[in-house]
Amino acid sequence: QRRGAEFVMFSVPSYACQRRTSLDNRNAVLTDALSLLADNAELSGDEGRGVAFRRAAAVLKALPKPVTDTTQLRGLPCLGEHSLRVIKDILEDGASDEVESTRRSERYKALKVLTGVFGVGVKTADRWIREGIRDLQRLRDSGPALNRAQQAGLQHYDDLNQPVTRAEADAIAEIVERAVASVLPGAQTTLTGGFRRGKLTGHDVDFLITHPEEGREEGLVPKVVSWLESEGVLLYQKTARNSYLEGRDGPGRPSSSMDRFETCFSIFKLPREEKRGAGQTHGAACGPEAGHKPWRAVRVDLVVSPVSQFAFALLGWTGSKLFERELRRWARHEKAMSLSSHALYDNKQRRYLRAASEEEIFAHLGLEFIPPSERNA
Ligand code: TTP
Ligand code: MN
Ligand code: MN
Ligand code: MN
Repeated sequence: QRRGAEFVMFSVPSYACQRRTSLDNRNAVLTDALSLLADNAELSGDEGRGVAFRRAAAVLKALPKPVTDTTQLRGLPCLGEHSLRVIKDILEDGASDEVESTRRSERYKALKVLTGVFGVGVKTADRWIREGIRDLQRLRDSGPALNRAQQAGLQHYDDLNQPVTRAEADAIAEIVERAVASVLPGAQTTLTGGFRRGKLTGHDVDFLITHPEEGREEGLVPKVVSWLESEGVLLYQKTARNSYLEGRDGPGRPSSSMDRFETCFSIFKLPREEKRGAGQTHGAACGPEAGHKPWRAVRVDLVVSPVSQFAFALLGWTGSKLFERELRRWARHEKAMSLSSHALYDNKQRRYLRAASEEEIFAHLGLEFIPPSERNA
Protein backbone atom coordinates (compact mmCIF):
# COMPACT_ATOMS: atom_id res chain seq x y z
CA GLN A 1 0.00 0.00 0.00
CA ARG A 2 3.01 2.34 0.07
CA ARG A 3 2.99 5.18 -2.42
CA GLY A 4 6.61 6.28 -2.12
CA ALA A 5 8.77 7.62 0.66
CA GLU A 6 6.48 10.50 1.69
CA PHE A 7 3.56 8.23 2.39
CA VAL A 8 3.12 7.32 6.06
CA MET A 9 0.55 4.96 7.57
CA PHE A 10 -0.23 5.74 11.18
CA SER A 11 -1.00 3.45 14.05
CA VAL A 12 -2.21 4.39 17.52
CA PRO A 13 -3.76 2.42 20.39
CA SER A 14 -7.47 3.05 20.91
CA TYR A 15 -7.61 4.58 24.41
CA ALA A 16 -6.11 8.07 24.84
CA CYS A 17 -4.59 6.91 28.15
CA GLN A 18 -2.52 4.32 26.24
CA ARG A 19 -0.70 6.91 24.16
CA ARG A 20 1.44 10.00 24.51
CA THR A 21 -0.12 13.28 23.42
CA SER A 22 2.20 16.25 23.68
CA LEU A 23 1.22 19.88 23.05
CA ASP A 24 2.96 19.69 19.68
CA ASN A 25 -0.13 19.06 17.57
CA ARG A 26 0.75 18.47 13.88
CA ASN A 27 -2.88 18.42 12.78
CA ALA A 28 -4.30 21.58 14.39
CA VAL A 29 -6.49 22.55 11.42
CA LEU A 30 -8.23 19.17 11.53
CA THR A 31 -8.48 18.96 15.30
CA ASP A 32 -9.83 22.54 15.56
CA ALA A 33 -12.59 21.61 13.10
CA LEU A 34 -13.49 18.42 15.00
CA SER A 35 -13.36 20.30 18.33
CA LEU A 36 -15.79 22.87 16.99
CA LEU A 37 -18.22 20.09 16.05
CA ALA A 38 -17.70 18.59 19.51
CA ASP A 39 -18.49 21.96 21.13
CA ASN A 40 -21.58 22.29 18.98
CA ALA A 41 -22.79 18.78 19.86
CA GLU A 42 -22.25 19.41 23.58
CA LEU A 43 -23.94 22.80 23.36
CA SER A 44 -26.90 21.04 21.76
CA GLY A 45 -27.07 18.57 24.64
CA ASP A 46 -25.69 15.68 22.58
CA GLU A 47 -22.89 14.53 24.84
CA GLY A 48 -22.40 11.22 23.04
CA ARG A 49 -21.69 12.90 19.72
CA GLY A 50 -19.48 15.42 21.50
CA VAL A 51 -17.32 12.66 22.95
CA ALA A 52 -17.11 10.91 19.57
CA PHE A 53 -15.72 14.07 17.94
CA ARG A 54 -13.34 14.64 20.87
CA ARG A 55 -12.01 11.08 20.60
CA ALA A 56 -11.50 11.53 16.86
CA ALA A 57 -9.65 14.82 17.43
CA ALA A 58 -7.51 13.18 20.12
CA VAL A 59 -6.39 10.43 17.71
CA LEU A 60 -5.17 13.09 15.25
CA LYS A 61 -3.40 15.00 18.06
CA ALA A 62 -1.37 11.86 18.79
CA LEU A 63 -0.05 11.50 15.21
CA PRO A 64 3.66 12.34 14.71
CA LYS A 65 3.07 14.03 11.34
CA PRO A 66 0.42 16.01 9.47
CA VAL A 67 -2.17 13.89 7.69
CA THR A 68 -2.12 14.53 3.95
CA ASP A 69 -4.40 11.81 2.65
CA THR A 70 -7.33 9.97 4.22
CA THR A 71 -5.90 6.60 3.16
CA GLN A 72 -3.23 7.16 5.81
CA LEU A 73 -5.97 6.89 8.45
CA ARG A 74 -7.05 3.36 7.57
CA GLY A 75 -7.27 1.20 10.66
CA LEU A 76 -7.05 4.08 13.13
CA PRO A 77 -9.44 3.86 16.10
CA CYS A 78 -12.24 6.32 16.97
CA LEU A 79 -12.56 7.80 13.48
CA GLY A 80 -16.22 7.39 12.64
CA GLU A 81 -17.87 7.98 9.30
CA HIS A 82 -18.82 11.55 10.22
CA SER A 83 -15.34 12.55 11.42
CA LEU A 84 -13.72 10.94 8.39
CA ARG A 85 -16.00 12.92 6.06
CA VAL A 86 -15.02 16.18 7.77
CA ILE A 87 -11.32 15.28 7.55
CA LYS A 88 -11.67 14.33 3.88
CA ASP A 89 -13.42 17.60 2.99
CA ILE A 90 -10.72 19.65 4.69
CA LEU A 91 -7.88 17.70 3.06
CA GLU A 92 -9.47 17.86 -0.38
CA ASP A 93 -11.30 21.20 -0.41
CA GLY A 94 -9.47 23.15 2.27
CA ALA A 95 -12.58 23.44 4.44
CA SER A 96 -15.67 21.56 5.59
CA ASP A 97 -19.04 23.11 4.74
CA GLU A 98 -20.56 21.64 7.87
CA VAL A 99 -17.89 23.14 10.10
CA GLU A 100 -18.02 26.55 8.44
CA SER A 101 -21.81 26.78 8.47
CA THR A 102 -21.85 25.73 12.13
CA ARG A 103 -19.20 28.34 12.96
CA ARG A 104 -21.37 31.03 11.31
CA SER A 105 -24.73 29.89 12.69
CA GLU A 106 -26.54 32.32 15.01
CA ARG A 107 -27.37 29.58 17.47
CA TYR A 108 -23.76 28.39 17.77
CA LYS A 109 -22.45 31.93 18.19
CA ALA A 110 -25.08 32.73 20.83
CA LEU A 111 -24.38 29.52 22.76
CA LYS A 112 -20.63 30.27 22.73
CA VAL A 113 -21.10 33.82 24.02
CA LEU A 114 -23.61 32.89 26.72
CA THR A 115 -21.76 29.80 28.00
CA GLY A 116 -18.65 32.00 28.01
CA VAL A 117 -20.19 33.66 31.07
CA PHE A 118 -18.81 31.96 34.20
CA GLY A 119 -21.67 30.13 35.91
CA VAL A 120 -23.73 29.65 32.74
CA GLY A 121 -24.16 26.09 31.49
CA VAL A 122 -25.68 24.70 28.33
CA LYS A 123 -29.21 24.38 29.74
CA THR A 124 -29.36 27.99 30.95
CA ALA A 125 -27.93 29.33 27.70
CA ASP A 126 -30.44 27.30 25.70
CA ARG A 127 -33.35 28.64 27.79
CA TRP A 128 -32.16 32.24 27.37
CA ILE A 129 -31.86 31.82 23.61
CA ARG A 130 -35.45 30.54 23.48
CA GLU A 131 -36.42 33.65 25.45
CA GLY A 132 -34.73 35.81 22.81
CA ILE A 133 -31.55 36.58 24.76
CA ARG A 134 -28.66 36.00 22.36
CA ASP A 135 -25.92 38.42 23.44
CA LEU A 136 -24.45 40.01 26.54
CA GLN A 137 -26.17 43.36 25.97
CA ARG A 138 -29.58 41.70 25.98
CA LEU A 139 -28.55 39.69 29.03
CA ARG A 140 -27.53 42.85 30.92
CA ASP A 141 -30.69 44.75 29.89
CA SER A 142 -33.45 42.19 30.08
CA GLY A 143 -31.86 40.73 33.20
CA PRO A 144 -33.30 37.29 33.87
CA ALA A 145 -32.60 36.58 37.50
CA LEU A 146 -28.87 35.88 37.59
CA ASN A 147 -27.33 33.90 40.42
CA ARG A 148 -24.23 35.13 42.26
CA ALA A 149 -21.79 33.23 40.02
CA GLN A 150 -23.43 34.52 36.83
CA GLN A 151 -23.43 38.10 38.10
CA ALA A 152 -19.70 37.84 38.76
CA GLY A 153 -19.21 36.13 35.40
CA LEU A 154 -20.99 38.90 33.54
CA GLN A 155 -19.21 41.63 35.48
CA HIS A 156 -15.75 40.18 34.71
CA TYR A 157 -16.59 38.75 31.28
CA ASP A 158 -13.70 40.31 29.34
CA ASP A 159 -11.03 39.43 31.90
CA LEU A 160 -12.28 35.85 32.30
CA ASN A 161 -12.32 35.29 28.54
CA GLN A 162 -8.74 36.45 28.17
CA PRO A 163 -6.30 33.53 28.52
CA VAL A 164 -4.34 33.31 31.79
CA THR A 165 -0.59 33.32 31.15
CA ARG A 166 1.97 31.11 32.87
CA ALA A 167 3.42 34.23 34.57
CA GLU A 168 -0.02 35.07 35.95
CA ALA A 169 -0.46 31.46 37.10
CA ASP A 170 2.88 31.69 38.95
CA ALA A 171 1.82 34.98 40.59
CA ILE A 172 -1.45 33.34 41.72
CA ALA A 173 0.50 30.32 43.00
CA GLU A 174 2.58 32.62 45.19
CA ILE A 175 -0.55 34.13 46.73
CA VAL A 176 -2.17 30.73 47.31
CA GLU A 177 1.02 29.34 48.86
CA ARG A 178 1.23 32.33 51.22
CA ALA A 179 -2.41 31.85 52.24
CA VAL A 180 -2.00 28.11 52.80
CA ALA A 181 1.28 28.46 54.71
CA SER A 182 -0.21 31.01 57.08
CA VAL A 183 -3.35 29.03 57.95
CA LEU A 184 -1.81 25.52 57.99
CA PRO A 185 1.99 25.33 58.19
CA GLY A 186 3.33 22.18 56.52
CA ALA A 187 0.49 21.96 54.00
CA GLN A 188 1.58 21.44 50.39
CA THR A 189 0.22 23.21 47.33
CA THR A 190 0.51 21.71 43.83
CA LEU A 191 -0.35 23.37 40.52
CA THR A 192 -2.62 21.02 38.54
CA GLY A 193 -4.83 21.33 35.42
CA GLY A 194 -3.50 22.51 32.09
CA PHE A 195 -0.48 24.32 33.54
CA ARG A 196 0.79 21.05 35.05
CA ARG A 197 0.55 19.57 31.54
CA GLY A 198 2.87 22.31 30.30
CA LYS A 199 0.27 24.53 28.66
CA LEU A 200 1.42 28.12 28.21
CA THR A 201 -2.06 29.57 28.84
CA GLY A 202 -5.27 28.43 30.52
CA HIS A 203 -8.83 29.47 31.21
CA ASP A 204 -8.18 29.24 34.95
CA VAL A 205 -5.52 28.15 37.46
CA ASP A 206 -6.02 24.89 39.38
CA PHE A 207 -4.46 23.93 42.71
CA LEU A 208 -4.48 20.79 44.84
CA ILE A 209 -3.66 21.18 48.52
CA THR A 210 -2.87 18.47 51.07
CA HIS A 211 -1.08 17.95 54.40
CA PRO A 212 1.29 15.01 55.12
CA GLU A 213 -0.66 14.18 58.31
CA GLU A 214 -4.06 12.71 57.40
CA GLY A 215 -6.91 14.76 58.85
CA ARG A 216 -4.97 17.98 59.34
CA GLU A 217 -6.32 19.22 55.99
CA GLU A 218 -9.94 19.14 57.23
CA GLY A 219 -11.63 22.53 57.13
CA LEU A 220 -8.71 24.11 55.29
CA VAL A 221 -10.75 25.74 52.51
CA PRO A 222 -12.79 28.11 54.75
CA LYS A 223 -9.57 29.21 56.49
CA VAL A 224 -7.78 29.89 53.21
CA VAL A 225 -10.83 31.77 51.94
CA SER A 226 -10.93 33.94 55.09
CA TRP A 227 -7.24 34.78 54.67
CA LEU A 228 -7.70 35.64 50.99
CA GLU A 229 -10.78 37.75 51.80
CA SER A 230 -8.95 39.68 54.50
CA GLU A 231 -6.24 40.46 51.94
CA GLY A 232 -8.86 41.66 49.44
CA VAL A 233 -7.88 38.98 46.89
CA LEU A 234 -11.31 37.49 46.19
CA LEU A 235 -13.90 38.90 43.78
CA TYR A 236 -16.07 35.77 44.09
CA GLN A 237 -15.91 32.41 45.81
CA LYS A 238 -18.11 29.39 46.33
CA THR A 239 -16.85 26.68 48.61
CA ALA A 240 -18.05 23.12 49.06
CA ARG A 241 -17.36 20.84 52.01
CA ASN A 242 -15.79 17.42 51.67
CA SER A 243 -18.56 14.86 51.43
CA TYR A 244 -16.61 11.73 50.51
CA LEU A 245 -17.08 8.60 52.58
CA GLU A 246 -15.29 5.48 51.42
CA GLY A 247 -17.69 2.58 51.15
CA ARG A 248 -20.75 4.78 50.95
CA ASP A 249 -19.49 7.02 48.15
CA GLY A 250 -16.68 4.80 46.97
CA PRO A 251 -15.92 4.41 43.29
CA GLY A 252 -17.98 1.24 43.24
CA ARG A 253 -21.04 3.44 43.65
CA PRO A 254 -22.79 5.28 40.84
CA SER A 255 -22.44 8.69 42.50
CA SER A 256 -18.66 8.45 42.17
CA SER A 257 -18.22 10.53 39.01
CA MET A 258 -18.82 13.63 41.14
CA ASP A 259 -15.93 14.97 43.15
CA ARG A 260 -16.56 15.23 46.85
CA PHE A 261 -13.47 17.11 47.96
CA GLU A 262 -13.42 20.39 49.84
CA THR A 263 -13.28 22.85 46.96
CA CYS A 264 -13.38 26.53 46.25
CA PHE A 265 -14.31 27.83 42.81
CA SER A 266 -13.23 31.45 42.85
CA ILE A 267 -12.32 34.62 41.00
CA PHE A 268 -9.09 36.32 42.11
CA LYS A 269 -8.29 40.00 41.81
CA LEU A 270 -4.72 39.85 40.48
CA PRO A 271 -2.67 43.09 40.52
CA ARG A 272 -1.26 43.81 37.08
CA GLU A 273 2.45 43.38 36.68
CA GLU A 274 3.61 46.94 35.93
CA LYS A 275 7.17 46.01 35.05
CA ARG A 276 6.13 43.48 32.42
CA GLY A 277 7.57 44.71 29.07
CA ALA A 278 8.44 48.30 30.00
CA GLY A 279 7.79 50.58 27.06
CA GLN A 280 5.36 48.04 25.68
CA THR A 281 1.93 49.55 25.09
CA HIS A 282 -1.33 47.74 25.68
CA GLY A 283 -2.55 45.89 22.62
CA ALA A 284 -5.60 46.99 20.68
CA ALA A 285 -7.53 44.18 22.37
CA CYS A 286 -7.32 46.03 25.71
CA GLY A 287 -9.90 48.80 25.79
CA PRO A 288 -9.02 52.06 27.54
CA GLU A 289 -10.63 50.87 30.80
CA ALA A 290 -8.82 47.55 30.68
CA GLY A 291 -5.55 49.37 30.18
CA HIS A 292 -5.99 51.56 33.25
CA LYS A 293 -7.49 49.04 35.64
CA PRO A 294 -4.55 48.06 37.88
CA TRP A 295 -5.78 44.46 38.27
CA ARG A 296 -7.45 41.69 36.34
CA ALA A 297 -9.93 38.97 37.28
CA VAL A 298 -8.68 35.34 37.09
CA ARG A 299 -10.61 32.11 37.70
CA VAL A 300 -8.94 29.95 40.35
CA ASP A 301 -9.93 26.45 41.54
CA LEU A 302 -8.73 25.23 44.93
CA VAL A 303 -9.14 21.56 45.86
CA VAL A 304 -8.16 20.01 49.20
CA SER A 305 -7.40 16.29 49.43
CA PRO A 306 -6.55 14.03 52.38
CA VAL A 307 -3.01 12.74 51.77
CA SER A 308 -4.29 9.14 51.42
CA GLN A 309 -6.24 10.21 48.29
CA PHE A 310 -3.64 12.67 46.99
CA ALA A 311 -2.33 10.58 44.08
CA PHE A 312 -5.86 9.98 42.80
CA ALA A 313 -6.77 13.65 43.20
CA LEU A 314 -3.58 14.72 41.42
CA LEU A 315 -4.25 12.34 38.53
CA GLY A 316 -7.91 13.40 38.38
CA TRP A 317 -7.26 17.15 38.43
CA THR A 318 -4.37 17.19 35.96
CA GLY A 319 -6.54 16.36 32.94
CA SER A 320 -6.99 16.71 30.09
CA LYS A 321 -10.71 16.09 30.46
CA LEU A 322 -10.65 13.55 27.64
CA PHE A 323 -7.58 11.82 29.11
CA GLU A 324 -9.47 11.48 32.43
CA ARG A 325 -12.56 10.16 30.71
CA GLU A 326 -10.47 7.61 28.83
CA LEU A 327 -8.68 6.47 32.01
CA ARG A 328 -12.05 5.75 33.63
CA ARG A 329 -13.34 4.00 30.51
CA TRP A 330 -10.17 1.88 30.36
CA ALA A 331 -10.48 0.99 34.05
CA ARG A 332 -14.13 -0.01 33.73
CA HIS A 333 -14.13 -1.85 30.41
CA GLU A 334 -10.67 -3.38 30.27
CA LYS A 335 -9.89 -3.94 33.96
CA ALA A 336 -13.27 -4.18 35.74
CA MET A 337 -12.09 -1.40 38.05
CA SER A 338 -13.68 1.90 39.06
CA LEU A 339 -11.43 4.95 39.08
CA SER A 340 -12.33 8.30 40.61
CA SER A 341 -10.40 11.30 41.91
CA HIS A 342 -10.66 9.67 45.33
CA ALA A 343 -9.79 6.01 44.85
CA LEU A 344 -9.43 2.93 42.65
CA TYR A 345 -11.71 -0.04 43.31
CA ASP A 346 -11.18 -3.53 41.91
CA ASN A 347 -14.64 -4.94 41.22
CA LYS A 348 -13.42 -8.55 40.94
CA GLN A 349 -11.26 -8.57 44.09
CA ARG A 350 -13.87 -6.37 45.78
CA ARG A 351 -11.24 -4.14 47.35
CA TYR A 352 -9.66 -0.71 47.08
CA LEU A 353 -6.20 -0.51 45.53
CA ARG A 354 -4.02 1.97 47.40
CA ALA A 355 -1.52 4.24 45.66
CA ALA A 356 0.92 6.88 46.88
CA SER A 357 1.87 8.14 43.41
CA GLU A 358 0.45 8.52 39.92
CA GLU A 359 2.95 5.87 38.76
CA GLU A 360 1.36 3.31 41.09
CA ILE A 361 -2.11 4.07 39.74
CA PHE A 362 -0.99 3.51 36.14
CA ALA A 363 0.65 0.27 37.29
CA HIS A 364 -2.57 -0.93 38.99
CA LEU A 365 -4.39 -0.17 35.74
CA GLY A 366 -1.86 -2.12 33.66
CA LEU A 367 -0.90 1.02 31.74
CA GLU A 368 2.47 2.44 30.85
CA PHE A 369 3.05 5.64 32.86
CA ILE A 370 2.19 8.74 30.86
CA PRO A 371 3.73 11.93 32.31
CA PRO A 372 1.53 15.06 32.63
CA SER A 373 3.09 16.76 29.59
CA GLU A 374 1.94 13.81 27.44
CA ARG A 375 -1.67 13.85 28.69
CA ASN A 376 -2.80 16.59 26.31
CA ALA A 377 -5.38 14.43 24.54
P1 TTP B 1 -10.12 22.52 33.89
O1 TTP B 1 -9.50 23.56 34.74
O2 TTP B 1 -11.53 22.76 33.48
O3 TTP B 1 -9.31 22.27 32.54
P2 TTP B 1 -7.76 22.40 32.18
O4 TTP B 1 -6.98 22.93 33.35
O5 TTP B 1 -7.33 21.11 31.62
O6 TTP B 1 -7.77 23.44 30.99
P3 TTP B 1 -7.71 25.03 31.07
O7 TTP B 1 -6.31 25.40 30.76
O8 TTP B 1 -8.67 25.50 30.03
O9 TTP B 1 -8.14 25.44 32.44
O10 TTP B 1 -10.11 21.12 34.61
C1 TTP B 1 -8.91 20.53 35.10
C2 TTP B 1 -9.15 19.13 35.56
O11 TTP B 1 -9.97 19.10 36.70
C3 TTP B 1 -9.86 18.29 34.51
O12 TTP B 1 -9.10 17.14 34.25
C4 TTP B 1 -11.13 17.84 35.13
C5 TTP B 1 -10.90 18.07 36.60
N1 TTP B 1 -12.14 18.45 37.29
C6 TTP B 1 -12.73 17.56 38.16
O13 TTP B 1 -12.21 16.47 38.38
N2 TTP B 1 -13.89 17.90 38.79
C7 TTP B 1 -14.49 19.09 38.58
O14 TTP B 1 -15.55 19.38 39.19
C8 TTP B 1 -13.86 20.02 37.64
C9 TTP B 1 -14.48 21.36 37.35
C10 TTP B 1 -12.69 19.65 37.04
MN1 MN C 1 -15.61 17.24 -1.01
MN1 MN D 1 -7.65 24.63 34.39
MN1 MN E 1 -10.40 24.34 36.65
